Order: sequence, then C-alpha cells, then structure tokens
Amino acid sequence: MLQIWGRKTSSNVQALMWCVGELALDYRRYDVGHKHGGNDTPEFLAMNPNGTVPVLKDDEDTAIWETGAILRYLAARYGDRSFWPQDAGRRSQVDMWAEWSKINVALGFTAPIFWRVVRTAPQHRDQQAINAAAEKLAALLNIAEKRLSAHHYLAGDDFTLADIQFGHILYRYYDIDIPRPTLPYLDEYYHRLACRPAYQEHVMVAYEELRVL
Ligand SMILES: N[C@@H](CCC(=O)N[C@@H](CS)C(=O)NCC(=O)O)C(=O)O
Repeated sequence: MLQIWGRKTSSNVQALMWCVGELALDYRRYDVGHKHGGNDTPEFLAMNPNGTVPVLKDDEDTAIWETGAILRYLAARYGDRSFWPQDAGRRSQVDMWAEWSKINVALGFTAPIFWRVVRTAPQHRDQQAINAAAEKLAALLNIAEKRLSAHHYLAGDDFTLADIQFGHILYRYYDIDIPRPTLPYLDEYYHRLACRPAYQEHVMVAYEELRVL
C-alpha cells in the first residue's frame, strides 16, 4: 500500500492524491505540514531533507519527494498507456504539457495569486501585484485555451498526467475572487474535470484553514 505524507490542503498533495484516485490505488495518507506540523522532525527530514510535502513511499525503503517526480513514478508504474504513453515520442508530449503546467501555471498561480489573496490578511493584500500576476497567468491560460479548443484534454484527446499537473489548480483559480479572462474552452474543460469523482474528492477541498484574516 502507498504511504503518503502531506496535508490535504496542499496543492501539491492534491495533485498527487488526484492521481492516486484516478489510478484507483490503495493508500494511507498522514496529515503533515502547515498547522499539522511534523515536517521538521528528524524522521521526516530523513525522508525529505527539504521538509516539504508530499512524500511518497511505495515500499519501506524508498522515499520519493518532488511532486512531478512522484507523479511520473506513479504514472510509469501504474498508469495505462493513454495516461502515460510507453512510446518515448508520444510520452514527450504528455511530459511537455505536464512540465509546462507545473513550472508556469501552478507556480504562476499558487504563490503570486492564491497566497496573496487567501494567505494574506486583507489589509496587507497587494491588489496591484495580484492583478499583475493574474494578467501574467491569463497569457498562459490563453495558450491552454487554444489547445483546448482543438482537444478534449491538454495533451490531446485522452486524459493524461498533464491534466493532473494543469487541472489541479483550477478549482482554486475559479473559486477565489480575482480578475479572470473569458476563456470558454477552459471553462468547459474545468467543468469536465469537476465531474470526475477523484477530482471532487481530492482537489475540491475547502481551504479555509489556510486563510489569513
Ligand atoms: N517542489 C516541491 C514543493 C513542495 C512544497 O513546497 N510543498 C508545500 C505544500 S504545497 C509545503 O511543504 N509547505 C510546507 C507545509 O505545508 O508546512 C514539490 O513540487 O513537491
């Protein structure tokens, strides 16, 4: 059985848990990080010297950290060929969109926007910085919009690992109060993701405990 360390309000843990849910894998998850603590103990740091979540163990000896690496591990080990193609050429397309999503979209949303809106007290909120980050993110989402106007999913017509890396931030993106461009294909795509039981269970999670008032 998989063992997973990480609180369910962490966006990286959500990406991992969504993947675990899609692949219907058995797991035990331990609440670690933020208000739960537990990520600065010698035992935890021996698994992940960065003190961050998530961490995954699929056997007693090997800990894996870095969400992208964990997702690729699960996809390679447990995914089918449409989720994570075996052919290197086809896989490169899924990997490319997954990497793009992690580096640009997720990192362009979480700290510059989500943290500034939800994890910052209203009197300290920098609306100008939020608007600038939202504009930068909109340029990226426009790329996704074009892609989704021609394909059902980000890497093509199958649901793949790229959708996990991209789609896991969309619940929060649509839920918080920020300026959003009109992107009808992205809206439809999000509604398709929101119909998936694993998305509902692991991504559409209340984040009130993170809010700074
Ligand atoms: N690059 C790492 C980043 C991990 C990371 O920053 N995780 C955050 C949660 S999303 C964390 O551990 N924060 C400290 C905490 O929860 O206490 C990854 O992709 O796994």
